Amino acid sequence: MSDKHRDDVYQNLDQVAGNGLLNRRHLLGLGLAGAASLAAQPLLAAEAPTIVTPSWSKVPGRDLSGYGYPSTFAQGLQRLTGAPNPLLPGGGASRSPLHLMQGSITPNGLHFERHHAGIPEVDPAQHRLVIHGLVRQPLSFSYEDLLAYPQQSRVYFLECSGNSGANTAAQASDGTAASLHGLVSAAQWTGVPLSTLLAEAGVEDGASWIAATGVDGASMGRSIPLHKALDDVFIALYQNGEPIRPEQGYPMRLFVPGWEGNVSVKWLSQIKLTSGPANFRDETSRYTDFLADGKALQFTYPMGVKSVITSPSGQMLLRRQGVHEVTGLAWSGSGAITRVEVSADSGRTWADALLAEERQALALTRFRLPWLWEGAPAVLQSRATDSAGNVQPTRSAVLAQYDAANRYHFNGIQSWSVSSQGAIANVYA
Ligand SMILES: Nc1nc2c(c(=O)[nH]1)N[C@H]1C(S)=C(S)[C@@H](COP(=O)(O)O)O[C@H]1N2
Ligand SMILES: [Mo]
Repeated sequence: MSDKHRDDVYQNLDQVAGNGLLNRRHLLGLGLAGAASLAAQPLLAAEAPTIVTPSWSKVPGRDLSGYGYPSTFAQGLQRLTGAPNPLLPGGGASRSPLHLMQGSITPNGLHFERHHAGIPEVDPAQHRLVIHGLVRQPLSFSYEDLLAYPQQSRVYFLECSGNSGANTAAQASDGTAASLHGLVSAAQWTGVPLSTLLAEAGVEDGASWIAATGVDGASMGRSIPLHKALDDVFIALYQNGEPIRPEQGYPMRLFVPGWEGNVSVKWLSQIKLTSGPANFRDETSRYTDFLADGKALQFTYPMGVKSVITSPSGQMLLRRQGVHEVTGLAWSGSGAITRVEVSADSGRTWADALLAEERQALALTRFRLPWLWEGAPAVLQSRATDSAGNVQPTRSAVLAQYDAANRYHFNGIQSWSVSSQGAIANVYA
């Protein structure tokens, strides 16, 4: 397109914040002269159109398959797996490739993983879930038994409390959206409400906590207050429509919506009703937050309000000047996302992003905003607000609360710098 035409298009764009952020209405195509141009016209000269018949349209394609798999051209679409640590066999995490995905659901093969002792191969025919302790009638359920109970389906995010902990380090690491923030995923989870099973067992007076344990080599155990257990906690059996993956706890896991991932005990085998927290290893030596005043907080369950721009993001390159879409994900353990603001000038000015229509509580919400980049250096940030009124804090505000050694529950604003060459990098702004 001609320079003249491009200048006309740019003239019509409604810039709502510094450094080129555009009104989100441009994405809706609502009555703005620039909107039509934005949608219909590439802002760079396109090649002259030619029509070719590709080789694959001249022969029949490959056969059916019993279980599908991604295109061979999508081979880069992988979880980011760390190197195994010989001192911690089976310990480690893999991260969702947030910068390569769209929408707000994580496909099962790309759900992040966090295991303390690897993935046990649990035979559902031999597995039992036992409910005992302060109950009138201790119960043992087989997998088959549980499948016979009424199930519910809900979309929820799951986030490790160590997610984004890299940004607590003194120097900003040259990470990607996946390496820095990929310990969060979301799925439609289906299973049996724990309240149904607890009603059957009959909770005795004096019970105020549950202690949940799994049958992996780590015997992961966590305590959860009874009021939460009776509220929205469930035994997850299906993940995005299929039985949950071994990585996610097959044949069954506890699912505790909005709370740090660690309490969603995988390969779940016992729920014991107790009068207080069990003080498992995983809630005394770990998963406690060191505070600035030298104390430590235990049982800090809900995940904070948070957002991250997934594109453009760390290690990406803007290959052309012009209009780009800034997009990312926002979530909160305290409710639904009500607002996401984006800044292109390191937090001096902000513009409201367009939020995806489905904004369920405790799920991931996709946001988008068009941005006109004309080659000037920029710092992109996003800031989420939830339905409880919590606003995502700056990095320094989070750090001020905690001891320097703390790595858990970091939900500070992410800053991505954009160089005049279009290179994107993690920075502390
Ligand atoms: N039994 C058991 N449950 C577990 C873990 C584990 O190692 N063993 N890891 C926990 C942690 S720290 C997190 S963040 C989540 C991760 O769930 P995912 O691997 O399905 O993403 O599972 C939790 N439940
Ligand atoms: Mo975790």
